Amino acid sequence: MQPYTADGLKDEITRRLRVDEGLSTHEASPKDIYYALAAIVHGEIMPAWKKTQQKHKEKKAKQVYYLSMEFLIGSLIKSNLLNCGMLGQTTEALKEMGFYPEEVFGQEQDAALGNGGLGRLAACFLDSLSSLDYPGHGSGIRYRYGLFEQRIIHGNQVELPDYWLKDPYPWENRKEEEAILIHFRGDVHMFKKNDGSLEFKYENTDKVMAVPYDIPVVGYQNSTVNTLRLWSAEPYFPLEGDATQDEDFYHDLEHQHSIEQITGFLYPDDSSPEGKELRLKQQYFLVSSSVQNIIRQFKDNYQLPLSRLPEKVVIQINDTHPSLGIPEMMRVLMDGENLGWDAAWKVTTKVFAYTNHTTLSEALETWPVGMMESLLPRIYMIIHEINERFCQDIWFNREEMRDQIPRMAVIADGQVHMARLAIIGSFSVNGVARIHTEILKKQEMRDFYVLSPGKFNNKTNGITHRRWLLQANPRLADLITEVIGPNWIRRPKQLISLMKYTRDRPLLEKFSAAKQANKQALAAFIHQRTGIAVDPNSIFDVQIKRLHEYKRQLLNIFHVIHLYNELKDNPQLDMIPRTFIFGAKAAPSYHLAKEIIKLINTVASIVNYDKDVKDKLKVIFLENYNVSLAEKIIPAADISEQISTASKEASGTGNMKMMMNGALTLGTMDGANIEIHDLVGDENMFIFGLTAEQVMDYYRHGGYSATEIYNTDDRVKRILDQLKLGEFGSQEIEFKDIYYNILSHNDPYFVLKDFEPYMETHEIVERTYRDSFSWLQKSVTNIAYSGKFSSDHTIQQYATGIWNLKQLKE
Ligand code: GPQ
Repeated sequence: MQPYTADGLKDEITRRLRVDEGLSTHEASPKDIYYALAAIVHGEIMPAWKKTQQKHKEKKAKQVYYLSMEFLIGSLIKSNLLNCGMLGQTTEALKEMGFYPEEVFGQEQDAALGNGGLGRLAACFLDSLSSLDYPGHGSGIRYRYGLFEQRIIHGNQVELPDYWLKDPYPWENRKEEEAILIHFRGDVHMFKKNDGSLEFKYENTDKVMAVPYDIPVVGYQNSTVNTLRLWSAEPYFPLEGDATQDEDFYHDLEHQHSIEQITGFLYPDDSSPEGKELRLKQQYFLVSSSVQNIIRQFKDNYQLPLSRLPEKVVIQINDTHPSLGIPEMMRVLMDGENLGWDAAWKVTTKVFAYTNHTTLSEALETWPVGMMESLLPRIYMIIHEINERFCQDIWFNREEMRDQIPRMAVIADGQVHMARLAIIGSFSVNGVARIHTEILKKQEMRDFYVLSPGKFNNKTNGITHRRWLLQANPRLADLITEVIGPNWIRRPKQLISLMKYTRDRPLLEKFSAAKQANKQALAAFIHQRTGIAVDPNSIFDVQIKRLHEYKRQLLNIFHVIHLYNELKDNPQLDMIPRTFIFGAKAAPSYHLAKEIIKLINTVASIVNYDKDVKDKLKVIFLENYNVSLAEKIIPAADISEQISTASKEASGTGNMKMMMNGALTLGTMDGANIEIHDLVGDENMFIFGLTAEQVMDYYRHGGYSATEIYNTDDRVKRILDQLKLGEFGSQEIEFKDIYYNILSHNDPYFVLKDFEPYMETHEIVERTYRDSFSWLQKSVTNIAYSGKFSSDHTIQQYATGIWNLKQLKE
């Protein structure tokens, strides 16, 4: 790509403003500047994008398609500038033109096309695929409304629509000529052909056009630009000039409107499916457009028989949401391409690979048979046949497993079990952290593991260090480069060289200064957003993630209440000032989660204005947590709260982001925390609480007694009584649901059971922080070992371990 100088950029921005908008730079708003800049960057990207596509075609390279209902890409302006090698010059040019770079970059609306970890993982993977020159693309949905915008009003979460397409989105290209026709409902007719085989035809289907919008995925300074293709649902007009009669006109408009609803909004549920028919429509819409598109590209580019599809294509499905891709592939191969069942099945099961992201039983997707059958009649027939053949195969070939058939059948109890379909139709099944994969093999998917152990493998999650360190934390990134040189940027594992400097006091002071500057910047931001002044010298203790009972924000706020109680009892208490920072959205229908948000905000409103606690304690709930906000918070974190009930968090990725930015993890032995622990050990993180084994053991034996802890631990009793008696609420009833959930439902996530060890560990944290030299050593050690959690490493593992994919260097 053409390297611009800062002066060259200034000229080009000025020229564009004049030519496109008739504006001088003095008249231009930050938004005008943003659009001019985005157009310049897009112009830089275009030729490389074209070239990448040509290269893939010429080399007839194998491609991976990452199918996902969510791509939480956030803002692209900075990462595109960074990856194009233009971020430095742009920042300089903007400043010289009298603009604040962050204000200009801040004009871009986050593309919040995802809920949380699962969607952000997909976005990090795309960044790594391109940066490592892999031919790998995303396929997803262009929701007109992304994840809701969260406002906190009187402590309550209120949801507002996220109309992110209000202003034009500069990174997308509509490709109407590549639209694909999707069929829902209708009648399926079966014919016997002369050779005795069956043929299926559909009639009276509801037809929908899937129109692709392509977003470039720019690799880090390597001229590779892959594609994120997002599909939008539009009405289908069969024949031009076929005007409908007047009385049908408004009926038609209504129908068209309902079609557009298919890609209207993202379902806001994280780890707990809603089971709505519209969601099923979305899922089929995604897989049908993706699979048809993949087959078309294969036919156009490879001139090979479809039996050889698995040599050139692999489809990774992000959780079970796109698992209908399996029967859809069968349908296209059989009904469209005339393959017989066996040939089609052979191809399909060599193309699909499935990633599981949770063991929470309430998160496993199922669909009512009736709903699936009426919405997707042909697909349901195929699933039925897959199920019949699968069950028969076990019955006849694995007699010892006959008893397990009811637990393994795809169709059972009037439901279609999507995880079972995904496992049966895929050649690979992976979990997202070592412990998670082990739990899948030993518990959740044990039968399938016994049936085909070779399918199962682990791929521990990762995060792109380009966005989460280089771009989000330039102070730290520059310092690292100053110390160990720039090679870590392309080889993040080389961060390990930092270990040579953990005794170098003057150098550690520089790391401390970088963190301090980041904390000051966040403090300024918090002040501007909330009006609350937080002390940049306090410990910034951060928990940012979706709100879920298993993630135990409740345990965190109980600790805060406990500290508050202590300070009320003894205002002279000697403690290091603490700032607790929360960011979390709750699914709109998740009552208890919203109650916990209310509790955090209520505690904040009491603590922050209580003269007794002076400046020792502050609680900040930052509303509308999203990717851009994460980029501001993470560089400033001292403590990374990763306190899920052990065995419940499949991996976690925020833990990796904060580690990479020098925060110390305070966490349970869960998800990827365990692998962080493998690397840095007990000395460099704070582990507490029940282990996964212990938790699962309690579940097997009906849990523990929460009441006993309530009755014996005065601190716990005091906190819970404060909730029940309404000390933290204006109305008496406010937090009773939390209270009863713990005491009457016996604390399903072990908040009270882990309370004591959590308190103790916080005391250790405080003692450790008092020795600033030792703290800095630990912090730098975490940064040094974090390279292993670059998604580059993860993608290499997928490429060699699942996809059999080659890097396409020049
Ligand atoms: N995850 Cl099932 C989500 O973000 N959404 C979901 O619907 C499901 C899982 C998360 C999971 O909770 C985290 O532990 C993982 O780190 C993340 O997926 C990515 O694998």
